[in-house]
Amino acid sequence: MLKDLHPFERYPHNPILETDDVPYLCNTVFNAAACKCEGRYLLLLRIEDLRGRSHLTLAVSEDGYHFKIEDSPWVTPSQDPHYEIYERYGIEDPRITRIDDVYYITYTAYGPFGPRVGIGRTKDFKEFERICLATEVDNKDAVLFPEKINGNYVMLDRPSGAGGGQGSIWITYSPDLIHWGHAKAILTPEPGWGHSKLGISTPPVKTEKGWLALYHGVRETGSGKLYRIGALLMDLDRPEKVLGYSPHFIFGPREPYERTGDVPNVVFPCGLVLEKDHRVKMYYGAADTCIALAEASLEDILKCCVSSHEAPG
Ligand code: BMA
Repeated sequence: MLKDLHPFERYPHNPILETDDVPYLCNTVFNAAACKCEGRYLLLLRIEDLRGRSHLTLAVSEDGYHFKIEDSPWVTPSQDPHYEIYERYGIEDPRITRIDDVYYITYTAYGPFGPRVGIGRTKDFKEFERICLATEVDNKDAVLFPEKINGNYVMLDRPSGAGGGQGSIWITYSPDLIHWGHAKAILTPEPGWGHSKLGISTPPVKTEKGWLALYHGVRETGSGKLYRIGALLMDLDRPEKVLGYSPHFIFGPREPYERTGDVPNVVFPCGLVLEKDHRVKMYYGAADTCIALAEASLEDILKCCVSSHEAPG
């Protein structure tokens, strides 16, 4: 019964990466994108430096549990005048989506105007090429779908919005990854565990039942924000159609490394790796201070995606 509501099991040796594992001086390592590339596991880490600004550094593993962090940053804020002001305060919270043979990386570009979504690509995790800043400001938590749908690239993001429905997850379409449109809100905060805002956490995975993605819900409490995780299922052909979602949170801060750190009570996954046996590895930032891992079967996560009317309790 417990597994029906909380399908993830934490790796017993969590956290898998901490500040002391970074080969250079920094404040924290957290919120990492993940993928498998030529049989090896890759994490693209958000590392916050001592100024409080973030950049992205790679870590590699043979088994998905033990990672070695590269000696120097891979993607740092751009000096290109087209990007510089928008990335001046750092680049954060990457997500990786493989489409054909290219790995696309969405990230939060952070500058004096606020956060906006950047998209770049790589074929080999050596050369990184920026494609565009895909949104205006006050938008973050963007992920790309792993294939074009009806001829278009598809992205989920979270524009802030000044009116009602603030903190909703939106879907948007593009023929070329640069021009985005036909935007639509697909999931809006409701009273309860994610009442204050939502955001997509991990890029969608294709399943027989639909596109499955994890999302985070934020609850404002008397002692700050509480970040927890839900699951969202979208129609394969028309992903703007939500087939189901978890009305309850399926994963939340519990362990000391999730409860204590620079920002307490935060679990923040940016990467999911689907294994051949249909189990998933979820890599998540904990308390904005370290990286941890939890595993689940795809089937158990899918079971959590029901409509709100079928909610337990
Ligand atoms: C969000 C993002 C995340 C962070 C979280 C908790 O707004 O900035 O990078 O993990 O807040 O601080």
